[in-house]
Amino acid sequence: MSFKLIRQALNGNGMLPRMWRSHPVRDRYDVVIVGGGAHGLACAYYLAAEHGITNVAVIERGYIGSGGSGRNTAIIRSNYLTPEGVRFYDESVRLYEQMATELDFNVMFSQRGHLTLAHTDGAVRTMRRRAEVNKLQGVVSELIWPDEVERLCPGIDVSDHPRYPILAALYHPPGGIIRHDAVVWGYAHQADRRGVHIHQQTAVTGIDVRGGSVVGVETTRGYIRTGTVLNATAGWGSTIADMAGVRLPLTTFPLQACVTEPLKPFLNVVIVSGSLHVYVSQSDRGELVMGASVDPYTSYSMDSSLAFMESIAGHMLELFPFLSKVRVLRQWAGLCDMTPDYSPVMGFTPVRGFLVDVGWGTYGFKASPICGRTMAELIAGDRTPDLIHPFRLSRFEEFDLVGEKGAASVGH
Ligand code: PYC
Repeated sequence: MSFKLIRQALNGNGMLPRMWRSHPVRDRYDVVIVGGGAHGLACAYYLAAEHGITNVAVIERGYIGSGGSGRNTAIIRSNYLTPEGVRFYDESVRLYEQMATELDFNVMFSQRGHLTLAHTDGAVRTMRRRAEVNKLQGVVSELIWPDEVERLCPGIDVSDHPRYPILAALYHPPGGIIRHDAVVWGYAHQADRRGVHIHQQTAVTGIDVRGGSVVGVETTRGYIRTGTVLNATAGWGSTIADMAGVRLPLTTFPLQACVTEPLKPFLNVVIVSGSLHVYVSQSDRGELVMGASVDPYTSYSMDSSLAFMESIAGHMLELFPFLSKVRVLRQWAGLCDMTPDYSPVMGFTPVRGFLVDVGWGTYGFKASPICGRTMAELIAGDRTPDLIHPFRLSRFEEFDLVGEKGAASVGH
């Protein structure tokens, strides 16, 4: 143990600088970001680090990372179905690869490989198509057969006994998992160091639009003058947009997940099965982190349900019958704003100065770095970067959708 660590242990927290600080709310900021998750904080960080824009406030109703950033199952991948999606998420994977160095914080990124199982002929065709699209964009991704699945994931049932035997899988070696809280804390720390104000326990209650432009934001801690507001919320994307008079094509669904007691390490890849509605990885503590599809109804409720637990347990046992005695420790839910084409909405809206980073469905966390970076570029240059042009809001009226449903981890 280093002397520094011993000194800190003996002196309590006194010697440790805070990761981010509290500030009085200024009456004016150049940019106000609504939502203190990984997206909002990443954008604040890139505004400061790459564009020198530091008079920025991140407004968070709860505590940072208390929304989707702290409720997801921390899967990172770029094996999407559309070229636009693959290019975008691949840039995100690259930023995740550099993140620990860039933020000087251990985000525990483990690129252990990601397997999407196919149990039907239709799914095999989709995996083959994804593999080809991925390869054309330079992303490592290939179709593999059950013997290779078993080699990568000993213990998985590749026999023909299950209801839906495994026929093939899309293997994506760069995919993996990360410590999601660390991503939030790392961005918060580096944004704070550069002068960004992070206001927790502060809710946005109104957006002041005059003559078609944003002029300010009402919050529970007073009015803030600003010409630029970024809506970086999940679950409340349409609620916040409504305050600016902008209608978004979003419907909100709960997404549930759970974690088991710690087990000896046995699962060294991420396993996803669309047909069985389940994805699972094993954390560094040995817990199985599992999730399913969004709940089959729109709701703002973050309650856990027995129906979810019954179905995920049944589906997990089809893949790993030997787990039948394992106990579940915790269960939780988050909210997903889904768009009609299953791709996000990023960029300008008809209200000048009101920008959106919303509609992530079940893909949001993995896009945090690249979304933050490109939205910062958009704000600084008042121009949409090419990488996110396909995801503009106006695509819905231009009939130029980016259909990404086939890349969902599980069916919706
Ligand atoms: O798209 O990889 C994914 C994912 C995992 C959990 C929810 N979505």
